[in-house]
Amino acid sequence: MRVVITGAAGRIGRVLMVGLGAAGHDVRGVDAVAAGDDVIVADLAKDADVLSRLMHGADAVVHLAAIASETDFGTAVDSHIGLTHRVLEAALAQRVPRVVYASSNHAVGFAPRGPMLAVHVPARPDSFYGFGKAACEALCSLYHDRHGLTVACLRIGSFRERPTTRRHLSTWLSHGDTIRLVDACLRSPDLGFAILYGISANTRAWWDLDPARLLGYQPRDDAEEWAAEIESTPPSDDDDLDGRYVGGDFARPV
Ligand code: 15L
Repeated sequence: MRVVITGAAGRIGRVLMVGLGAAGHDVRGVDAVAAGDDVIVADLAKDADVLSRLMHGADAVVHLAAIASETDFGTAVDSHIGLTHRVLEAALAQRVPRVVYASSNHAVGFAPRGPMLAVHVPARPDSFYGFGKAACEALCSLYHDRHGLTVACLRIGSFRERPTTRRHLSTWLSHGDTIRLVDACLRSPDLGFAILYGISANTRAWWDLDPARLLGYQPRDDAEEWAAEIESTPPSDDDDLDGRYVGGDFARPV
């Protein structure tokens, strides 16, 4: 498939550029920051034409571009809602039928830890960042229902080379599983509109992976491999500060 990746120079983008290419896709990236020959440098908030040019003839767009941390409200609205709206509009205009959207676990970050969390729970953002992600999930749903776009919204957990905190034992998403998850969303004939959790096959997972597995995601990694090592170190802020909520230190009452 011909796949456009926004935010291609970011942490997840760099892994997907290589990984989806190796999985057989023809990948083109765009980012505000330079990152090699196959990534076009452009500010998508300012350059309206570049998205249309890039998406012309593409089969799917993987939309990662956004500020991946907490900001003020206006910045979150622009970075998530404004930019995602542009991407969805460009997909429609260029007849790109499939969108994979990088949402975040922080869309439900104030959900309590413990019981397995289904995908169809009310949004409980833990930050303006999480609010932006939750709002974009709703925007993607609108473009599916109104225009027939096929969309996967991935509530990504903790994308890391390896887990390093107790929370990561539940929230980790390995590099390899990230590629496998996005690739499954690109290829699935049954996608329609879906919200999925993006984590590895962690023994201590809080989030229900069954909907993703049903679409063909076959995770191979499990944070449990590092459990003994992690549990022999003192708890981190991410573990302790707000151990009640899945969002970790984003879900810090102020
Ligand atoms: C995210 O969505 C953030 O972008 C990342 O920095 C981590 O905080 C991650 O979630 C997480 O919850 O571990």
